[in-house]
Amino acid sequence: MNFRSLQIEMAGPIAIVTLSRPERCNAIDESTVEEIGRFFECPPQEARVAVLKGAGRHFCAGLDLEEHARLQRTPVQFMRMCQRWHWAFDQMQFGGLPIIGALQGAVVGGGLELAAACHTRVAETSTFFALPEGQRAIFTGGGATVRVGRIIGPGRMVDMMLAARTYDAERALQLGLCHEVVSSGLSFARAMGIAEAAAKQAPLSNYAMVTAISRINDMSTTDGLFTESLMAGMVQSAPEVAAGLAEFLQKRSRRLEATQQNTAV
Ligand code: 1HE
Repeated sequence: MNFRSLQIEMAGPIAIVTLSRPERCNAIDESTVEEIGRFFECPPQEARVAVLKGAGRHFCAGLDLEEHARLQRTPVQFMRMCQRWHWAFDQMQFGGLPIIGALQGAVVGGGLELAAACHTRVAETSTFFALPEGQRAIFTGGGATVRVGRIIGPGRMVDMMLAARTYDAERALQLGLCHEVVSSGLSFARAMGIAEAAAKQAPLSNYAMVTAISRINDMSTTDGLFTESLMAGMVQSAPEVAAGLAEFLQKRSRRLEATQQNTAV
């Protein structure tokens, strides 16, 4: 795949995806959002996990405001553009590939919408989170009302935007906007550590985690429990389940044999 705004590198089973417009703080223009969607819709077959990071000092400064001003989109054009963001970030959240976000510097506006589509978010102490749309006379359009609203709650999201709050990494950790905070310069290494461990887990278990939990959260209790049982049935039919169980049972029988021999002596 040939991309202009993304760099892709494989490290064994881990796809490292780098937003590569550091001169624009990795702001997202129309072609970047298409590239994100295309990559996560059809990731390389050997990829088991992805790490998403930004080149330069910032993770992502959201909508490309220069392009936004230049294109003078009509309401319908802007609506359609937002729907492309929704499509791209849905490929991330529900595509089945676990994505670990390595965050630093600005995670603002559409940058926070992008981060919210990652399944695990590691931030550095320098990271800050904001939704400055109100200050730019626009509104969120990349899924924040759904994804960020569900993480921090709709009331807090209204307050975050109205009061133009910027959360530092520690506050974001308390609110669930990130899941771990590490020292400056270390988010990528830590994200790789998480990715390596996740890549060792059964692919179908990972698939269930990243595709089923958020969807089930949108369902009624009865639908959610039924869907969970379907998903659990699917996951336990994977070939590696038998191998994993056999290993456990063999160890257990060796343990039992050893105990019986000790008792006999
Ligand atoms: C950009 C963008 C951008 C930086 N579009 N070019 N997003 C925002 O409202 C965030 C706007 N950006 C900022 O508040 C700041 O740039 C940052 C806090 C992200 C970084 O500050 P700083 O001091 O480290 O860098 P800088 O000098 O401000 O920016 C470096 C360059 O990146 C500069 O260009 P230069 O040619 O003057 O060097 C900036 O103009 C450029 N740059 N951010 C275009 N966003 C689907 S709807 C989503 C709605 C939204 O996302 S609204 C939020 C938009």
